[in-house]
Amino acid sequence: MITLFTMERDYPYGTLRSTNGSKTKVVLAEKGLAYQTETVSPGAVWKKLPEILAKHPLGKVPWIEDGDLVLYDSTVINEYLNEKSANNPLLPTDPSKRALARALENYADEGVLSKFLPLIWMPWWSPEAQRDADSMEKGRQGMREQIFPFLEQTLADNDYLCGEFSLADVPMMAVAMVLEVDGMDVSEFAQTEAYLQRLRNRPSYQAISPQRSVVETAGS
Ligand SMILES: N[C@@H](CCC(=O)N[C@@H](CS)C(=O)NCC(=O)O)C(=O)O
Repeated sequence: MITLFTMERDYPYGTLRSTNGSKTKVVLAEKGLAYQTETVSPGAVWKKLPEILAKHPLGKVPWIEDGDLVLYDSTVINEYLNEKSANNPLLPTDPSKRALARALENYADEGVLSKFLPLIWMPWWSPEAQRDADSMEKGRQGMREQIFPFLEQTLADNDYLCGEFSLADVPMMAVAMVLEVDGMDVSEFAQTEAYLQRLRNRPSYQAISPQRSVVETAGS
């Protein structure tokens, strides 16, 4: 049984989760692997407590434990999970298409999950009065100006970024989750809006849905 260590917390307006931990949860669900979730306290992560650094040398989540293996970084974990089980392969077989899928996954990680998304997402973990509305709007503006136009162009008429659902779409599941809570209007970007809804309709989204509590999504 694989154990996923991540940050998740129930709020009256939905369950909030680490975006990178959500990437891993989606792949565990897509691959049909048995897992359980252990929630790590955000305070322990932010303070970089020794017990966190012992598992993840950068003091972040997610990490997984699979027998003797302790593995961190959502991209590395997801490649491992994809190779561990032959079920539902999440990368194309052609080498150039495979590389392109990895490049798009990296685009989402660097350009969205590490850049604009935290500006929107981090304030949701604080009481409303303490949220930085300017920072949230800056994040939304970045999505509108840089990310959604790129998605419109890359998706073209395809359902998913590389045709079939792949690891390239996995970080975008976390985007779909954040924007479900945030309620950001995406209607100006028709392809993107339909794409995000398509991602939310996948059964694996149930593992990270803000509508489902920490307990309800503790494992497979
Ligand atoms: N590249 C890492 C990024 C992990 C990451 O930034 N995780 C966030 C939560 S979504 C975190 O632990 N942040 C705490 C910190 O940076 O101190 C991955 O993909 O797993």
